Amino acid sequence: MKLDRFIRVAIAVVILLVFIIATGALLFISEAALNVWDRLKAGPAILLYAYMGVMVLLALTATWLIWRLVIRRKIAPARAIQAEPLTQADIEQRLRDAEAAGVDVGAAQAELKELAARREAVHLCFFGEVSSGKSSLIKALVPEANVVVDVVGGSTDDVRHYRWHDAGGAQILLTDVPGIGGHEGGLTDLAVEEARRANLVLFVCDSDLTRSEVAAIKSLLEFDKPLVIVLNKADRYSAQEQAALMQTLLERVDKIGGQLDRDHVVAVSAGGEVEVIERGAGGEETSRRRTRPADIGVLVVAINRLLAQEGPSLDARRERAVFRMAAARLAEAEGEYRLQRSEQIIRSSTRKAIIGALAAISPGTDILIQGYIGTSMTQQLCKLYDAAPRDLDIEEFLTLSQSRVGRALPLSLAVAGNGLKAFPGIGTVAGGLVHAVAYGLIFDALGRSLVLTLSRHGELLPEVAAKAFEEGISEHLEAGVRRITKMALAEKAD
Ligand SMILES: Nc1nc2c(ncn2[C@@H]2O[C@H](COP(=O)(O)OP(=O)(O)OP(=O)(O)O)[C@@H](O)[C@H]2O)c(=O)[nH]1
Ligand SMILES: [Mg+2]
Repeated sequence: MKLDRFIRVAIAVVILLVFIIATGALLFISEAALNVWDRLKAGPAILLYAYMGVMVLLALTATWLIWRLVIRRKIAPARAIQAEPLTQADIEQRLRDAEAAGVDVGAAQAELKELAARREAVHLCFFGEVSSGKSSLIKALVPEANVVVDVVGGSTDDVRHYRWHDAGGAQILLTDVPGIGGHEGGLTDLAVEEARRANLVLFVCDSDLTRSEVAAIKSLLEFDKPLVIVLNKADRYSAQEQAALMQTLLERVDKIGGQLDRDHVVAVSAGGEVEVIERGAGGEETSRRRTRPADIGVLVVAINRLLAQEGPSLDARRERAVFRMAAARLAEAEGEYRLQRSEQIIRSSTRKAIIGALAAISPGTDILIQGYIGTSMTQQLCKLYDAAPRDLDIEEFLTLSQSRVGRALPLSLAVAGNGLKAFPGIGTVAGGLVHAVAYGLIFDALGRSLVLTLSRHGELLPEVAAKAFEEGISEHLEAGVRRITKMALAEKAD
């Protein structure tokens, strides 16, 4: 009770003191200000304005500094994929920048080269599920071509181009690709990429669309591909069934946002081949392959009409699709490059942390995490991911992580102890080495969780990154133990 009263009196005294000091300061400042004001008024006007200008400038600078230092940014959602149309200049600039930074831009460049080579001809790609009759359709359009057709799905396993001529006599290249949905995922990718490189896609199906066919059409529409939906094997359906199927196809495409004209859905028979068993005079059976008659007139009309309608825009649309593909290739390469570089950065920082811990007489994680090595690793990783954090953000991230390290240290020491036991001849080792491995493990985990959040958000969000560190730490400790123990043993041996 007495103490309570003492504290209250003390606070009262402090308030009184603050009041006296504040009043004094106010009087002093007012006097000084009035003094300066009077003198400025008496002097030349230019001096007055210059003085006021400097004051305003100082106030603005102070506000800006406080803003940068104190005001927190909002948490950004995960980086959205850029949907803006790219131009040749944009993509070339991006490639140059990435190449200068050390990224392998070969795949993206190859895509642009391929586009340049294709500018001379319009490409029509026959695309669809395995055995829908893509190759048979090409065979029907170009009878002299040596096209592989087979009852067994997956007969086409690479990309082939065949020459054809449209109604105007212009040369067109027909592209046969592997069917999608086969067993080999790689072939589907090959087909999808080829379809994106084409000017026009003939989507071949032989019944109502499966879920994967709908998904494939959706992705082609996203790439702004002009489409013709070809219902092949029409010989298997009655006229009524055909009409109903075509209506369903139109509705399905409409549902996923494709605005197809009615005449962009056609029903045809590529013909294909049938196996016929013939019985000889003596009763012996021989099997023979016979071509079914083809009926593809409506398809030829649809293609010619679309080429005439879309003619001028076809090249521009293909270009945009290929630029997007090149940008995606570049993004992949950048991701790969960042992963490799971040691995190097983490490794070198972890090594420094181990050396630091081995050298310290009484090591402490705070010096490591919040000290030079932690700051430098965070800065380097942020730079790699084009994140430009404020110093305050880095400091906050390291402080937040530090408080988590306290809780994780016992676990880290246990994991390190176990890790060292796996190396024969080390047995029960001096505490210094266990500590060094434990700190190395913590550093490694810190770097990895940082990379994870940077790649997801594209910037350093201290709380998010520190939380990721906390959540992933035990997993990272276990995953890194052999690697880090080896590193520590190598450092100790040096
Ligand atoms: N009934 C009927 N069968 C057809 C027709 N067109 C093709 N076929 C048969 O369908 C099967 C597959 O034909 P392909 O042309 O090899 O099909 P694809 O789409 O190229 O197949 P993949 O290259 O394996 O993806 C063959 O057995 C053809 O004979 C058609 O119009 N009617
Ligand atoms: Mg084929």
